[in-house]
Amino acid sequence: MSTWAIGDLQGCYDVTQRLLERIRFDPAVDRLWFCGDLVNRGGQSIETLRLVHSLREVSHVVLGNHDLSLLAIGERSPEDQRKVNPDLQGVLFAEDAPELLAWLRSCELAHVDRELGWMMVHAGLAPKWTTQLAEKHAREIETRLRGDNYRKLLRNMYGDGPDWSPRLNGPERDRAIINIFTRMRYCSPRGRIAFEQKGEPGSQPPGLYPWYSVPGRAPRDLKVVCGVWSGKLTALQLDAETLHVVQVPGRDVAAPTPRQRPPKPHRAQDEQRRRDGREKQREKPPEKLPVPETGSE
Ligand SMILES: [Mn+2]
Repeated sequence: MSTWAIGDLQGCYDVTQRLLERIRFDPAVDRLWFCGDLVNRGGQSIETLRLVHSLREVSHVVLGNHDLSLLAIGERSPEDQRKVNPDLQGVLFAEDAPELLAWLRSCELAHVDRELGWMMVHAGLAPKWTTQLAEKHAREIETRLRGDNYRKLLRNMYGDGPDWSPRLNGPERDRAIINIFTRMRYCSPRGRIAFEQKGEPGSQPPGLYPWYSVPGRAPRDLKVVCGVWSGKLTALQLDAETLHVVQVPGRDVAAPTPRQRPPKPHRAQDEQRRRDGREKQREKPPEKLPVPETGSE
């Protein structure tokens, strides 16, 4: 029996299946932790969502910003829903959308397993948050998401501010907590999120730190695994004695059909190159995919 944490699926169903094959995932004995952002970008969001939903008895899922965004769009009018990209529309207009979205809304913002010694979030933790505080704040949002007023929460969720403070309340408190759990990469020592910084650790301006190495951060008694946006899909074995990471390349790009191929580089290749560039920029070093934070750090 093994427990694996798996990075952002981003609507890449084929790649996800390939990774599950590589780790020889057996639902009868193994367990999966999904780091969020199940949907968007990959073109197979509905298939991916159905797959993870079908594994719900043997998995834990934390919500990413794209998942929350899908939930928010799910509450809009069909007219507005037709304005989003085809990948997300494939989810929104699927026959089983109500069931899938209701399940997604019941997922966590932070998953904690003290016996295993791990905590999972999509993005990060505020510098002052111990694992106990983080868990408490995650439960605040999860309770609202499962409650009668969840539509209000989803409507008020968008925006970069305010910075986290324990004194916040109402929609601003919700937004600050959600931004930390789902969008934080770099922050100032006081916890101000640098939303615009998406490059590799080391590429950030002075005074900003990856959330897991902010000076003066709270001591944490669990290892923390988080998702990250990159060109590869990663699995990290959580119950292994040593670091055990398995990666598969990201989504396939459709081969250009001969008739469409002009003498200069094909548009699909350009697009792929551009995407590679963008993904490389956003990529953290492979050993940090997902990022384990050791308690002794
Ligand atoms: Mn994300």
